[in-house]
Amino acid sequence: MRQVLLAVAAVAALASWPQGSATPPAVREVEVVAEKFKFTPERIEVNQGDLVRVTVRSADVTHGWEIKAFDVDAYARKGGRPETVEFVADRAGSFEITCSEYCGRGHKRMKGVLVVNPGGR
Ligand SMILES: [Cu+2]
Repeated sequence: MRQVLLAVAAVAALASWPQGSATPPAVREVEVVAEKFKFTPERIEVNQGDLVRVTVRSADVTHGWEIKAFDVDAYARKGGRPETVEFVADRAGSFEITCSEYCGRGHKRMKGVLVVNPGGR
């Protein structure tokens, strides 16, 4: 019974997707490890329109994983639980990822990049 309900929900979701869009947004899940002084992976590549779900955890001290262009900032607490942020990559281009929590002498060079490939929407 539960599976039937899920199937109905999926059909309803597809039916409500605006006409003219070829496909619903793909969900891209990425797990990021933050440590002094790098993010792994450093580079994340998605397609324009993707729903990007990023889970960040720290391997040492407290870090942040921030993309100012998309107004997202995941707080990776020291010894704490992972934090997940979600955003739609609605613009193509290369966007800088920075650490938003001061974590030591290498903090400023703790960077990554989000590459959003242009889509046809
Ligand atoms: Cu930092």
